[in-house]
Amino acid sequence: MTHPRSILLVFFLSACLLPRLTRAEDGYRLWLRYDRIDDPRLLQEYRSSIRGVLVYDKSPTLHAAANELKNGLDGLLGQQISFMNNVFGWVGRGALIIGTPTSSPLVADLHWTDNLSRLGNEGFMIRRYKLKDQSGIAIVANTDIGILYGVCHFLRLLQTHQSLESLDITSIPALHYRVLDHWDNLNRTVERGYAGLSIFDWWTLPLYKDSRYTDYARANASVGINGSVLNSVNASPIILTPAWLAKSAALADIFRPYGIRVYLSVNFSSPMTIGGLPTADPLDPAVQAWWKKKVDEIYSYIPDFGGFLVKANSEGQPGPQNYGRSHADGANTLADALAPHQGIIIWRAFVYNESSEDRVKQAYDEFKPLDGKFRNNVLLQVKNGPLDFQPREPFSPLFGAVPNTPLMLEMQITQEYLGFSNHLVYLAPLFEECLHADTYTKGKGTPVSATITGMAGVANIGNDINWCGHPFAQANWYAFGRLAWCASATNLSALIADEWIRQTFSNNPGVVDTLKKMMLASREIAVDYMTPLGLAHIMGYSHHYGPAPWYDKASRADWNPVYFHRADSAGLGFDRTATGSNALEQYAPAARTLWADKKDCPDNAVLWWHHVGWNDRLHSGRTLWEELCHKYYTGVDSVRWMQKCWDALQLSGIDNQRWQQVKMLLCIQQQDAVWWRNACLLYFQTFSRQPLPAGAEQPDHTLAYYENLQLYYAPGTANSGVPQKINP
Ligand code: GCW
Repeated sequence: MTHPRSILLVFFLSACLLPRLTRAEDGYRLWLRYDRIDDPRLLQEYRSSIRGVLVYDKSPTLHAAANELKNGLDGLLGQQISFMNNVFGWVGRGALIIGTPTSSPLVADLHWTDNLSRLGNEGFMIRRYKLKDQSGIAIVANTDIGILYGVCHFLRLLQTHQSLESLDITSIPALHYRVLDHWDNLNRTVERGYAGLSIFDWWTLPLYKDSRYTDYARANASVGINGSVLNSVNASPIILTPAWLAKSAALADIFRPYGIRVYLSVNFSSPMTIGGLPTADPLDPAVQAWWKKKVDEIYSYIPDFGGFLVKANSEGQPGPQNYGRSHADGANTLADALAPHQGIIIWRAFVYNESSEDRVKQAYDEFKPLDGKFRNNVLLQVKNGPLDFQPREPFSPLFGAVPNTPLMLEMQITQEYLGFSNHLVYLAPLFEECLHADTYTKGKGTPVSATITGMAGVANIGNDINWCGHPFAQANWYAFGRLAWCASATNLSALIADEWIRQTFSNNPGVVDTLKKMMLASREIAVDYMTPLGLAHIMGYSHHYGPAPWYDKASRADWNPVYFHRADSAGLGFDRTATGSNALEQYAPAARTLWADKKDCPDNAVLWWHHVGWNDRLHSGRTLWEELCHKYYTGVDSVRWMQKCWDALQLSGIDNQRWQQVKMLLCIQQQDAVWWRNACLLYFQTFSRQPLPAGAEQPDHTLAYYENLQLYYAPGTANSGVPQKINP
């Protein structure tokens, strides 16, 4: 029989050990984790700097800010912090004051008017103050939403263990529009979504308000995202029917206190499909009247509705060209309906037709002549590159080329071409590469970031418990928001990774250091094992997951990988210079010089711009064939390096649940990298007729095996969900 004392001992031991051994972390909290600070010195510093909070939470936004602060401080400081709401009240030592000069006499007493005037509508300041012989920290702004942003930033300082000694932070967003584009369908499938179903449960809305909607808003506000397009650009007209407007309105009500405006994607044929009109011609008065009436109706549901996002005459979507009208005619009709309500039109420039013209030239050719022809409330939304969210492509030539048309830069957070939610790929370096690329459109030093008014990110969010599928995919949502806020600052990828790791995993310097190295290397690693040296779009047809450089069966030439890589017995790559499609000409002359000459063109872009001979030497000193092999092999080796890094962190304090998940996902990534390397090299070898590097790991299958791999979709979810590999 067990002695009662030993039972007690077992209880005692399990009470001590269990939390360490089995502490589970499902990832739901994202980076908003407010666990008690485990560094006693820092905890002491924070506790004595923040003894109480003075806040006048009269508005829903200030209420949300106070709530976030209360949850955050109680958790991080491990004790209840008193919140006081009295306007003229006590200011004690260590009182944290939050408010605007209009809502808080205390803030007005600080006399920081000069500094406040610079903050605009969304900026904030976090500073030390002295008032009535007391000192403390104040979070101030001109608006309530500025306060919420400031509060989130302040909590981030604590989560990342920053000192509060000499705080003096002024933060103002670089861009006006910082928007998530959901490609969510009304049946809850998500186009290019790899994290489950849509978080928007249209079936139970508007009455059932899932608490997840509030958590979504909190997460977005914490990184400054201020807009959300709820539905896919391949839009169902149903979204504009009264029943669905009520559902969108319910979401808008939840998001409003967090500064998030709701936008909707609309189908250009809506006046016909739900309006019963015989045409959707944008110059037809009945069509124009229909849009006006519909927009008025929308504002009766959502008084601060943001506006429409439109994909028109692109990939089968209807648009003004169906009626012989231009994109400007189409956009302006919708813009006129929205203008009285201060709504905007975000019109996408992602257009390309079945034509003999190089696909990457078509958006510029279409929209450049329309510059200056759009109403003031129209923004053109341009993908970062001229093709389609590839692991690497040059910036779109439209940036800086349409100075009279405000631009939104569209980035893809969801990893359509980057291994879905299976691969660890930190995208901030990709985003930054575009933001800081010099367009030279107003002379040297005109980066893409200086040519835009906003940024849109195609969301990677679904109803998976951890929101994004891969635990590290959360970092891309986070980084998108942080970069949109600070778009013009440079070298932020490391800083943002640092912040995210500390908030999401650990402040342990060893963990931070290792994860940062992995994250910062990961995008280049993916480029190496997928599309090195400027290759693009050689992924499997339609699903875009694994390699299929051989594919030539699509109904349109420009949907085939062979169209993009142009391999032949002489060499590899797409000549886009004057001897080829001359896409180069669409860039400012000084920008062209970077790529124009095959000999000078950087290795990482050379096959995008040139057809290169198999034995031509690149900057690396290796021939094209040798370099191609080198890159694919390095890619695989680097994934194995990431696996080793991760394995070494097992006992570093990272919770076992997420550690196991990432370990398994890295195994998939390793397997896929080998698949990419073997399939691509075996295929390109049929043109180069040269051997794989001597002594290197040899492919374990034939080219025929890879060509015949079938990928299987779950029925009805084309373009969403992860295809399953089936061996032939
Ligand atoms: O990248 C392509 C995707 C499509 C997407 C399209 C677009 C929403 O493969 O799924 O459709 O871009 O951006 O419109």
